[in-house]
Amino acid sequence: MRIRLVNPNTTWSMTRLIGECARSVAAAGVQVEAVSPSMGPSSIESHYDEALAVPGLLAEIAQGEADGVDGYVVACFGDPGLEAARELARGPVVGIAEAGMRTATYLGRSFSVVTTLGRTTGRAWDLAHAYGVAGACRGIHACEIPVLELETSPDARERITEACREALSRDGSDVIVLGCAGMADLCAHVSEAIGAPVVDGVAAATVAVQGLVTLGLSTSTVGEYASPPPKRYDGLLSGFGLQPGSTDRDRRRTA
Ligand code: 2AL
Repeated sequence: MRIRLVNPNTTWSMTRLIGECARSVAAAGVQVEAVSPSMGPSSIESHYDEALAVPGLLAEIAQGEADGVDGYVVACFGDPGLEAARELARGPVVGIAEAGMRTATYLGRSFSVVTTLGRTTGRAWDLAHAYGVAGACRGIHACEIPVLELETSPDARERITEACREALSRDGSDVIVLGCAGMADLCAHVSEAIGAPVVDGVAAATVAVQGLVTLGLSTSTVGEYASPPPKRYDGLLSGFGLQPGSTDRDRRRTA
């Protein structure tokens, strides 16, 4: 089985780190390939970044389809382009916010999210509502460390640990969800330090995709996630137009 983990930002050091975290939970025989787009923002921490990360993400999904990939993880906590990726891919596509929050609901009655910047918390709340788990989400908190400083700031690990401890006690929640792919390597440390389950969405999404592929399940093509209607795209996006029957998904559907 081949799972492609797409970090929709262009920072390869982060892509390598989250690839290692995903590999550490993948079953024997599962190949995890971590990639970043060649175009897009170096980190995603605004609505503008999210919008401009999506074309590069979709180009990676299209490449994955050409390469015969079985399933995908969208490895950014805003789950940018998740639904569009589902319209392109034959195999399942899971976002890390989606997997992180849903996994937390298996582990307690309530959870809190600890993310990077306060300006990303609105998007995280929107996703909690969209995924139907907002009732279990007691709070979404920012540690105010920018994404790229997660790698460089000497006290990032301790600040995030303290933010998780405080979120747990202030919200009275049972579980913490880490709100950035760049926090994936902190999961075990934070869990040990605060004495509660801590969910890293990268690991949770990787295991979810692996499970769905094992079950032979994929995104439905009968309704809203059918392949997009073929049409011309212009300008910088001219390479993104689909031809009739051009995707493997279409071929499978019409076979
Ligand atoms: C993220 C993430 O997971 N990757 C990135 O570049 N930005 N999310 C976040 N809330 O900061």
